[in-house]
Amino acid sequence: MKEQLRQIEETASAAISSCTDLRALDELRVKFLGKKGELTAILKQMGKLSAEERPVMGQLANEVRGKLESMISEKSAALQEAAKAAKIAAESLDVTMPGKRPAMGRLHPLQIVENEIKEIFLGMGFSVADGPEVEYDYYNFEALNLPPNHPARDTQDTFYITENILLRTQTSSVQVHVMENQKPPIRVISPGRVYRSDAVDATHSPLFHQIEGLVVDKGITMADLKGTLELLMQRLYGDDCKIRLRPHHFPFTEPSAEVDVMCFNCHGEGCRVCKGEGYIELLGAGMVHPKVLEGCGIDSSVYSGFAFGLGLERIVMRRYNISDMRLLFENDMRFLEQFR
Ligand code: 2U9
Repeated sequence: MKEQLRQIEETASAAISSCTDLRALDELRVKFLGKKGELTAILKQMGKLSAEERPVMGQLANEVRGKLESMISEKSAALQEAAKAAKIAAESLDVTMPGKRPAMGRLHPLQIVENEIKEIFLGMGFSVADGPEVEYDYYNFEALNLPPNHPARDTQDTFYITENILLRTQTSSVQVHVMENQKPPIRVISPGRVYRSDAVDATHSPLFHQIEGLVVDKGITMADLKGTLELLMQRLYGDDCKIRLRPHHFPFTEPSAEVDVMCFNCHGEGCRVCKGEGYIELLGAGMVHPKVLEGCGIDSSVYSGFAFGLGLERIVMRRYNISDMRLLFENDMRFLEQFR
């Protein structure tokens, strides 16, 4: 038995000394000192010894156990210390390393110009209204004097969710909500996405953006309309910018006009860009039709109003000299990175 204890001490000491990780060390503790371990197995045989041998062997076994236990605890402390040192070395920070420049995003050109236009109108005392892109037929068409089967609906064919619910073709629907919920005076713009069932080409997209404006108060005239739009264009294109109004027809305004802006290239002289006209068509506008006001609960004998609608893509394309609308929707970083 004495020889067996020496043998265990020798093998266990060698194994503990050469052990390099904490899990393996614990396995050694179980193997030699555990309940089913080698040392316990020897102690179980003590009963077979004589009364004189028993205390001697008992003492020797305890000595071996004590020695192995302290070896294991020393080794465990050393391994834990080494693991901590390795972790610190791996996590150490070299403050002299060059930093990684964060990739900064930037605004889409549509957003840049939309923000600019919003700022101009906020400066004129307008507020900004938002509304649903999925809309009832009533708010998109009927309330705007476009009853079912009105021929002008053909130019605004859209995507229908049900017979009565559709993707809005104009943000005028937002202004109908505003008029239903707010008493005049009203001064509001409604920017947002609109949808039309158009095929994609250089100047058309089934999704585009509009900014519409609406002013309703006592004594509002065409002069207010022209003054407001001229100020907008001067802020956008320079103080010498002029606009002109040509008679047109929209079901929701009467009278209605198409609004041209002085050509930025020839300043009204006539050139290749404006095809000799001196002016370029940019938006539509008019005095809100009395039927539209009445439909929203506004007395048209007391109040009058003007409204306008512009396609944001057209303004952006003109501003940045972009010849194909598709570039605004393809999200090609080489294109988008050019705008600030
Ligand atoms: C209400 C009443 C009237 C909004 C208007 C236009 C003229 C117009 C087009 C410009 C280019 C649409 O994106 S586009 O194709 N819009 O010409 N929009 S007047 O009239 C309104 C709006 C709201 C309650």
